[in-house]
Amino acid sequence: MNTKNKGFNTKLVHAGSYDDVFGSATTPIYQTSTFMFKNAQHGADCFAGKSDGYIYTRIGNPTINAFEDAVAELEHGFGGVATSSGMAAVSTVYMALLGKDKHIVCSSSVYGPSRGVLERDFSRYGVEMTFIDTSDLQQIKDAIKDNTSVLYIETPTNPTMQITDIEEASKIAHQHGVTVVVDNTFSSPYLQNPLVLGADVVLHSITKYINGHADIVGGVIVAKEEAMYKKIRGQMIYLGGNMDPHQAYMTHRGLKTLSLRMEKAEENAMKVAEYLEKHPKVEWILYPGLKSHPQHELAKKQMKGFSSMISFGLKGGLDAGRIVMDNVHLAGLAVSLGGVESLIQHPASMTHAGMSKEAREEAGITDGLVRYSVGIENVEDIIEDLEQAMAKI
Ligand code: LCS
Repeated sequence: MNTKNKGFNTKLVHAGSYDDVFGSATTPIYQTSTFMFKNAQHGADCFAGKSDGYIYTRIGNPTINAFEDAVAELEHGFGGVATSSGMAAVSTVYMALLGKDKHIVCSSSVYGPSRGVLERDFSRYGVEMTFIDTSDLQQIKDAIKDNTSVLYIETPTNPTMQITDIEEASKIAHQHGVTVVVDNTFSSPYLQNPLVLGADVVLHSITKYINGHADIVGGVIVAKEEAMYKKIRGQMIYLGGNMDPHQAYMTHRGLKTLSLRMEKAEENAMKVAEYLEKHPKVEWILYPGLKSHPQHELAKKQMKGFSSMISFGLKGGLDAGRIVMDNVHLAGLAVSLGGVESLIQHPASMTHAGMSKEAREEAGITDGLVRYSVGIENVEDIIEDLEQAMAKI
């Protein structure tokens, strides 16, 4: 079905899907490593790009392509490239766009390994890097140099919830010929479309909201233009971090209910945030939907909603945070986020433990910061669970 001019929910359900020879309602799982050619000429034509037949699953597979096409349409891009994990998406984009003596400007508070792989690995290959608060546009202007090739933004950032103005940041970057990459994991395509706001590449850990059921690790990259899409797909094929057909099937299944899950999770998150903000034991809270969030107005402007990630600090600091994490029963004490179930974790000792303490502090990831991913359970149960855990402090 052609869903190009249809609404978001219609796209969610139908984009990328196609009728199999038996008319199956969902895209079948082509669980195969390779595809038979009709004859030697057909094989040669597939490799030469003269025939669009499938060759080998790392290069392309109908089940994976169906998911890629769906996300590309939801993100308003030319094409999608699905990967084995969110980190495979991040690394593939870095590998495609960086090189010796190239420079990347990156949000200082990003998912720990997205920064770590630059500092630990890309630095070994001569890539230069500057980490800044990208929510401050002046810092972007100051950080761009002659050899800058990439501006890498996470918005909202994991776990500090900083919001960068994608439109303005893209204008600045493009004046200097810099490619803008946005990690849209925390918003999902339902709430924010970076390519429409001016970015060149958008990526997701689909492990989070896109799949949404805590049963798949994966990633996806979408490029706005054909040339960039081809560059990234070529890089993914050589680096080898492709998604698997079964993973793609599961993720595509999860994707279809994205808006329903996001709406419920966000409705719950707003109530949990309001509860925490008023709680006498809470010292501070960051949730883009609260008026107290420093970029609340920007969030309203560039996002369709505020998602369901909350970071907060308790008056007793880390010790108090530990008591809460050890005493919640409904929320799982686990990393990851964006699933139907509520999860709580401690970034300084878990997701961002790989960063140096100085880098964490500079990025605002304090030892007392506790991160809560609000799920779609009954909100009164989520609050009751937090209430009894907070009472133990
Ligand atoms: N980008 C963001 C914003 C993320 O939060 C994560 C994972 C990744 C990329 C990497 O994706 P993955 O390879 O795990 O699919 N974030 C995690 C987190 O906050 N807790 O556990 C994983």
